[in-house]
Amino acid sequence: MKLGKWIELPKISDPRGNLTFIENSKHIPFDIKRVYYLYDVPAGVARGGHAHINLTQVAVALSGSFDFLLDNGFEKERYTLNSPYKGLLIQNSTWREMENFSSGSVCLVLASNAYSEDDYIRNYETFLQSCKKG
Ligand code: T46
Repeated sequence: MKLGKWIELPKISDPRGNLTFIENSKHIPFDIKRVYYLYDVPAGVARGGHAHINLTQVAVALSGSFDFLLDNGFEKERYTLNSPYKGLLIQNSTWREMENFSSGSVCLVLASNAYSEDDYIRNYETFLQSCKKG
């Protein structure tokens, strides 16, 4: 079972460099309600460590590389993001941890909802209980 799904984004190359674009309904399987990005992450630091009750997201490594560890309570998978034209789709009810941020890396995230702390499960035991209940 794949916990994350790769989304190939368009890449327009010419002698001036590359250009990638993202259109709501064309490339992203939800209406984008929020965009945020992680940057200046110090070496050796991990982020995440939570799941979302009702949030789908696509993460893109705009620069550099980092890993997403995804966990559905039964299985875990590691995804390395290192390409600005590849997005990783992460569904709700998926525990995620991010680590191995390279120097200068930038993680862009497109989200299906506005920010709400009520949507977070930040305790791993609570997350496992919710997975068992289905
Ligand atoms: C996720 C991973 C990939 C806001 O006020 N608005 C926002 O849109 C976000 C994302 C965060 N915040 C606040 C909440 C916290 O006080 O910023 C602070 C840091 O957030 P957090 O510790 O949740 O950051 P990460 O990097 O651990 O997780 C973030 C997202 O929160 C999360 O949804 O999937 O990136």
